[in-house]
Formats: sequence, C-alpha cells, structure tokens
Amino acid sequence: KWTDKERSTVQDVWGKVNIDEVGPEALARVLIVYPWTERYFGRFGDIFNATAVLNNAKVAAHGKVVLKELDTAVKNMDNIRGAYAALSRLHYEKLQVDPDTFRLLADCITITIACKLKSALDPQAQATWQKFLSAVVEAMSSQYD
Ligand code: ZNH
Repeated sequence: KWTDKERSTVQDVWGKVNIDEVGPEALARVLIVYPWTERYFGRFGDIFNATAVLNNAKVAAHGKVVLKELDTAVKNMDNIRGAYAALSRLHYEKLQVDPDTFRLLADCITITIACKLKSALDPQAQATWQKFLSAVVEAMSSQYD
C-alpha cells in the first residue's frame, strides 16, 4: 500500500514536526475555524472566542496528546486501522465525537505544518502527508457503526 518513497516522506515530514507547537496550534485552529467543535470540550473552560482558545492551557495540552498519538500511525503504517481500533472505539462510544471532525483536524494539522515547514513541505510531500493523514482519519472512523 505504501511505496518506499511515501514511507520516507512521511517519516521525513514527521521528523520535522515540533509536536509541542503543532499540536496546540492545530487543535486551536479546529476550534476557531469550526466553532461547533467546541461542544466536545465543555470541561476545558473558556473557549468562546479565538483569544481564549489560543490562551487555553487545556486546549494546548490536549493538542499535544492528540498530535503525539500520530507517532503510533507513523510507526504502524501497515496497520493503522489496528493500531487505532481501541482509540476509534473510545471516540465513538465514550466521547461521541462526530467522525467528520477527524477530517477537519487532519486538514488543520496539515495547514499548521505547512505554515512551519514552508517550502520544505513541497506539493509532492504535502500529497503524501495528506494521504497518510487520510489513512489516520479512516482508522479513527473504523469502529463507528
Ligand atoms: Zn481525540 C481524547 C487522539 C481527534 C476529541 N483523543 C483523545 C486521546 C487521544 C486522542 C490519544 C486521549 C485518550 C485517553 O485519555 O485514553 N483524537 C486523537 C487522534 C485524533 C483525535 C489521534 C485524530 C487524528 N479527538 C479528535 C477530534 C476531536 C477529539 C477531531 C473533537 C473535535 N479526544 C477528544 C476529546 C477527548 C479526546 C473530547 C477527551 C479529552 C479529555 O481529556 O476529556
């Protein structure tokens, strides 16, 4: 399913990602650009405007948790579905996160990475990276009935 070139590109992009920066920024983007996603984060306190979202320590911390989890996919590129089965089930049964939001997060992760890497994320690398994130989105949705 993955060519050697795709594998090395994903590893190369991932190696350039600063999780502690990209995680918080990407999750904040989701909450600001798609404000209805705030509904899942009621216990995070004030996230009712962009400034509040960008300054919310819980949003930042959770952004790091989510982004760090992508390492599992990078290390299990041949079985991303299996690697995320339990996490998908958690999002479906317990957290009840709309699976459409996985795509929104994936896009915000790509945009955030593009802002940081600039020309290092050339169109070819972006294409491969998005293919990888699509596999993550698919895996995160796999346990939804
Ligand atoms: Zn999620 C949680 C991952 C997406 C929402 N997450 C979580 C966790 C993890 C994750 C790892 C932790 C778990 C435990 O603790 O066990 N996510 C993830 C991933 C993804 C996601 C990988 C994709 C890619 N999420 C998501 C979205 C949303 C969410 C999109 C919405 C919008 N999550 C969530 C919540 C939670 C989680 C709400 C819980 C939090 C707390 O803390 O409470």
